[in-house]
Amino acid sequence: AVTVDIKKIPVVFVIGGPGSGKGTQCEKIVKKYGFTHLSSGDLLRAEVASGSERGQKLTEIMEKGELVPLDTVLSLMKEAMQSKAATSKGFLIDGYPRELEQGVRFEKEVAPAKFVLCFNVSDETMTQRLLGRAITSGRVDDNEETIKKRLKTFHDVTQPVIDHYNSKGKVKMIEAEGSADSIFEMVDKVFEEEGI
Ligand code: B4P
Repeated sequence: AVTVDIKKIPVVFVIGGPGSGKGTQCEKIVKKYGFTHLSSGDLLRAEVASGSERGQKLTEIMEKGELVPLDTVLSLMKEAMQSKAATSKGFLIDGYPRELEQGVRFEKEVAPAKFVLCFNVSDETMTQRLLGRAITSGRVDDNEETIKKRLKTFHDVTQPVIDHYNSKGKVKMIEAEGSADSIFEMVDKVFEEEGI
């Protein structure tokens, strides 16, 4: 079998608060640039849906708006990347890293990120979007109480990740209050500037 060197495939981290539009913009990026979209949240929800014992524990954590253990999410991410590496033009790592150590471990054990795409949205807007999604999503974490906790986790634990990459000049900050299409125009510009 041919082994693929993941380090040669561009990696972009996509971060932002809950409901900041990460998943929405990633879909648009995939359409235009053909990257492989890997959402840590989706990988975790798939693990839950599989009915495994590990999945049961994950639901409890996600319901509380907390972060699941680093090794769980990193190993799910690695497995998914390995299985797509042979055909991938690039990876959008969506919703990861959410804590500093996740970024450090990923860049050491998998590959360095080319840049970090970051969506800046007010808590009010994120809450409204998530409450809107709650009507149809059936997600255990799309309710008012959990949304408050998710926002707290974001400000306490994920904001330092953004500050860290910002100090390295790697953050591409997108003001993401507007419509999905107007936000994508800004995202698109970043990808062009980065030569993707
Ligand atoms: P995620 O699945 O990442 O959930 P999310 O933050 O809500 O982002 P998502 O991509 O789904 O939403 P989007 O903003 O696109 O995480 C869920 C949980 O999993 C976490 O709380 C945590 O417990 C766990 N987890 C995930 N990753 C982890 C990690 N790395 N480490 C540890 N734990 C982890 O969209 C939200 C809504 O807004 C949608 O309805 C969308 O249609 C709408 N919307 C988007 N853009 C819009 C726009 N411009 N205007 C109007 N509406 C818009």
